[in-house]
Amino acid sequence: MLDEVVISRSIVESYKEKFVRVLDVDVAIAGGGPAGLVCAYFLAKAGKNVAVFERKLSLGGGMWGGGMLFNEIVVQQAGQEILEEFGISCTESEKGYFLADAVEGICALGYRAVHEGATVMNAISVEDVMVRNQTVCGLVVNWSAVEVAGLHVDPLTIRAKYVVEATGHPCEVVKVVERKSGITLATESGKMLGERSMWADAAENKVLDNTKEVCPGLYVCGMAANAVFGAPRMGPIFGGMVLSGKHAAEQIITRLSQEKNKS
Ligand code: 48H
Repeated sequence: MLDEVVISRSIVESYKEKFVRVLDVDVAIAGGGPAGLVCAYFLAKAGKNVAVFERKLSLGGGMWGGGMLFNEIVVQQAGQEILEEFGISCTESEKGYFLADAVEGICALGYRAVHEGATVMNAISVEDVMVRNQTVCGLVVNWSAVEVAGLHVDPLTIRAKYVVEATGHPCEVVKVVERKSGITLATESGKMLGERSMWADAAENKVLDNTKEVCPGLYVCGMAANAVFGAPRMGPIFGGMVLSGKHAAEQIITRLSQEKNKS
């Protein structure tokens, strides 16, 4: 006979263990869109302890809707190679343009990230950062339901060796750093430069250059990278997003191993 209390206890105890595990991680990622998930996958694959905090119940950010709700995405050759690593089927619609089903794509990115060992905490919003010595060293989080209800409930804190801003267009983490910490960002003006209008080719090229440490301890990837560094948007081409997620992960993996060698 099934016992509801056993079911409830199993869930509560297991979730508690999961939450305790993510309180102190190598890398905390804000946002579970394509860039954040790819970043989490490559970090986890390299054996890093990584947690993704996603505001919504579902992962995938802006990928579900493809272009204008036509749920297909386009990637270029280099992006297609990453989708292939995730087992996502692609067809070449025209030379150099590869199509993938947006739903298959998101499911695979999420599944593979978790399967490699990344922990995804969904329905949790990042509302602030932890800063010590002008370095971002953690995220401040709360239930998204608390945020939606407008309740006055204090958040909890996640410590991380590195934080990744992957919240897409709104760049919520960088905005809070700019507003509250007084840290100068690694942009021309030292401030967030803001997203520019559509230019797919330029945007896809720029997003990799813009995927970097924007201030000590904080990397930016995906659409947020272009928004922070004043580059254009790219529309429903997602190669730049997955390449950017991988590029952020690679930079952090290098930093973590340099630090390990020093100690
Ligand atoms: C927790 C948060 C918070 C928060 C937001 O928007 P995304 O899909 O971001 P990317 O960079 O992985 O991909 C961008 C792409 O979807 C896109 O919008 C493109 C290519 N646009 C081009 C164009 O021209 O329009 O995912 C970000 C995720 C979402 O799931 C949010 O819910 C989540 O981050 N999020 N999670 N705490 N404060 N803010």
